Amino acid sequence: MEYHIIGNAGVRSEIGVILPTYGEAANIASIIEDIERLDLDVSILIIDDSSPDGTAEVVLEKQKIYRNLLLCSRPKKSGLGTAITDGFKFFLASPNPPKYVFTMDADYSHNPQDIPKLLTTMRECECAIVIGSRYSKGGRIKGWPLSRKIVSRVANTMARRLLGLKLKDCTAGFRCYSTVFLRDVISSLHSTTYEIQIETVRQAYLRDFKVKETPVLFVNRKRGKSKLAWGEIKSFLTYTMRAVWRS
Ligand SMILES: Nc1nc2c(ncn2[C@@H]2O[C@H](COP(=O)(O)OP(=O)(O)OP(=O)(O)O)[C@@H](O)[C@H]2O)c(=O)[nH]1
Ligand SMILES: [Mg+2]
Repeated sequence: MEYHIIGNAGVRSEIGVILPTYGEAANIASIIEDIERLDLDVSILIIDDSSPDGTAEVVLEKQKIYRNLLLCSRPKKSGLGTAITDGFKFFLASPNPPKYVFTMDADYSHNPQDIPKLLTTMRECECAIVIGSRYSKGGRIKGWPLSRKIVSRVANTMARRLLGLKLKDCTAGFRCYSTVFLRDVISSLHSTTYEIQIETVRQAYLRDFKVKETPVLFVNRKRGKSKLAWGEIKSFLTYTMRAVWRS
């Protein structure tokens, strides 16, 4: 990865957590604290795209307390997909890579308290990806307006049907990845935005890696603004249609 990492990049831990941020100054401090309180063997990597609200400065402040907190500052908003793949590349290139890598949103839609639950499922199944699923039995979405629920359902059904993914929720971003899988797949990941979620699952299917789901409660963001815009939806549709065309 060509970006500079601030913090102890040689840190060794069993688990890596990637938190992509753009304009999450109101959320990031307490999310970091919540993850630290879980008392897991963890390193937290924030991938921030020079958020104008000072998200990076909040992280720098927290680094004075937590040695396992790393910050990657990118010069401009470059998309959720590249943020996640840059995070993967960092952990893979580390001298002591973690065994598992989590991705989650930094707006409290994904509850840090659910990390142990995904981890338990991963340890049991030893699969490539465990998805924190909103649409499995026991999973739920709280606080989204109907329009947003429809967009999510349509995107999810389209990706599942067109790409033949036997999952209830293939677009969720709360995930635990095995590093073995990430090493295998990293050179095939080219997503720039939200389509990263289906690209990773599709690549797991193509390589005969297992993907599992565990139900979670997804809650609408409490603070800060949404980054989902027409550009992201267009990228998602383009990726899905190209993948169908190639298969
Ligand atoms: N580094 C980086 N992070 C991003 C970018 N776009 C979104 N994010 C982060 O990725 C996560 C998911 O984005 P959200 O804006 O929450 O997208 P969403 O969940 O579909 O929409 P809302 O919850 O309604 O805001 C959040 O932590 C964002 O701050 C980006 O271009 N670069
Ligand atoms: Mg969100």
